[in-house]
Amino acid sequence: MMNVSIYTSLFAKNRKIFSLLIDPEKHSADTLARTVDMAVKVRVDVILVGGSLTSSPIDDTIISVKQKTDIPVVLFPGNLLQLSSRADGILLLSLLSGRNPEYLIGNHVLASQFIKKSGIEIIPTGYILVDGHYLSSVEYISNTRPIPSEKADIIVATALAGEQLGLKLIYLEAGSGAGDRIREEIVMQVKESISIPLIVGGGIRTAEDIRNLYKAGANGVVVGTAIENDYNVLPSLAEVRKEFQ
Ligand code: 1GP
Repeated sequence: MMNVSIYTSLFAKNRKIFSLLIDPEKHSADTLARTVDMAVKVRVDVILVGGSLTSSPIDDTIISVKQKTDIPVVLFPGNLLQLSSRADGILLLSLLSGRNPEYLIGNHVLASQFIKKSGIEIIPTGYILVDGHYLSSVEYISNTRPIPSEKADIIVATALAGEQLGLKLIYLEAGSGAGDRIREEIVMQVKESISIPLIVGGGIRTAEDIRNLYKAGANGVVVGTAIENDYNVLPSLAEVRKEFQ
């Protein structure tokens, strides 16, 4: 049987996807196991692994997840310590909202041979940080400024530039635990301007948030903090997808 790429399986049919974000720093072995069990039960579409800080090898987390499921595990690297050949793929992020060359090309040069040898699937992703009301870890660690949320024209132009550069996915990010998630009007305007898939994350807490973002045109949502706080919310968040089948 021919292997279908993660990217194709997620986005080819224009369905809505739900991504669970696992930040290894935010989980004990116990909460990780329980969260992944729940993710398997509701069959999330993809498990992203990554975060701003790294205190132990990311391989450990990926191995624990993969022992339980064949749901694709995709790296969402916050830094160069978060590369692993044990993952199935990587969101190769270009932090398009920022003007820090390390996050636009510098780290990519350092990582390129490792990623090539690992053989994992590369999903070139335009990562756009929008002001989510609080100073986010991404802003602080990357030493870049988010785009103000009222500057929809700049957000749209940035996403469009990402598509024109050949990136395959746009990720609108309000920052983990954001006070204000990405607004529907922004999602709608970005979606109208680009033809590549769009995912949205940061500060998404409720099924209603997800419903509104899907309605506005998001192909997928990424949720971390709400599930770290209580993994029992996962089924109600993940099942919103069914309303759009
Ligand atoms: C952060 O977009 C992700 O990079 C998820 O954000 O933790 O707020 O769900 P939350």
